[in-house]
Amino acid sequence: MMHPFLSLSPEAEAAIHKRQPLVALESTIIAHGMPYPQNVETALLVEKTVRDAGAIPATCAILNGKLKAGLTTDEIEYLGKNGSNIPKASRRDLAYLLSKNLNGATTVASTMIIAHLAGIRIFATGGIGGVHRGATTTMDISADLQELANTPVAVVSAGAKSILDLGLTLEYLETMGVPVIGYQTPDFPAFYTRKSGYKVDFQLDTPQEIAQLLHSKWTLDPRGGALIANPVPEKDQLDANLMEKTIAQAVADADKQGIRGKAITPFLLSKIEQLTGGRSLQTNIALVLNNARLAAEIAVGR
Ligand code: PSU
Ligand code: MN
Repeated sequence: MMHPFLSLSPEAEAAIHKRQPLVALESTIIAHGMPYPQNVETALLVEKTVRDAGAIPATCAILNGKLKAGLTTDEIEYLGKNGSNIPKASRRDLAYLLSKNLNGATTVASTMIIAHLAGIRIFATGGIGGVHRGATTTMDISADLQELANTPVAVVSAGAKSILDLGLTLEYLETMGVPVIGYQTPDFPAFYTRKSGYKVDFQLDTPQEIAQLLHSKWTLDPRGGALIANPVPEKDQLDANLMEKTIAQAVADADKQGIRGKAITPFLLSKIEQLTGGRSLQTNIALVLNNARLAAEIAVGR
């Protein structure tokens, strides 16, 4: 029986019924991660990329108190246009939004929850949340990590931005038993760049090998996710030194303005975009499309 809060698009419902491969997609990246209209254009292009690779996209969000897996073009347009007026919704926000019949843009954590309820195992995003720089005093650790620890969905990302403490993020994932797989690379990528100075746990070179690892993982224990790190294509990556300076500046600005809690990631993203004169946005779009393609290939390979 379907979960009382879940609402599938006709396309997602048909795909689940026919056992076709599906790929879940998040909506915080639409409402809070990119400006309009590039956010909507990208979200639609991501869906097309998934379809072209032979899978069915299910963009997730909370609309009128329902957990949606699969959105119409109008719904994506609505989220994109209303941007930061749509509450960013992670695990802790769900009960409130559902009880009030409200809308929400889903983070990696809450998209994993919806994907799991819908029986979708693979999810593509840009970058995940993690342990923030300075977390030793702020304790700002994204709920995405705890979700990866508990919920059986594999997340394809371009690593994580160095707005985070990548070393501590990887330590946290190790403690929680989340395997970090590098697609065709031994390096953990840093979102805008292909290397971070940190290594992944395992390198796998084909979508089929990744699908096999996931099969083994969930046969062994049905709990918990995996992180698939897919580096940004060479031609789209930004200069590592420039990004390090830009991110340090953005983090310092956030600190000065007293930005905290769930506002910090969206603040840093738009600050970085501003500081790079929009170049970071082009890279962001390129890597999301790249992740959508790999996620679809893994979903098809299962
Ligand atoms: N990192 C990015 N881009 C994003 C996000 C993170 O590079 O768009 C979004 C994702 O939706 C992620 C969320 O799940 O921010 C993490 O927010 P927080 O750190 O507040 O948990
Ligand atoms: Mn946080």
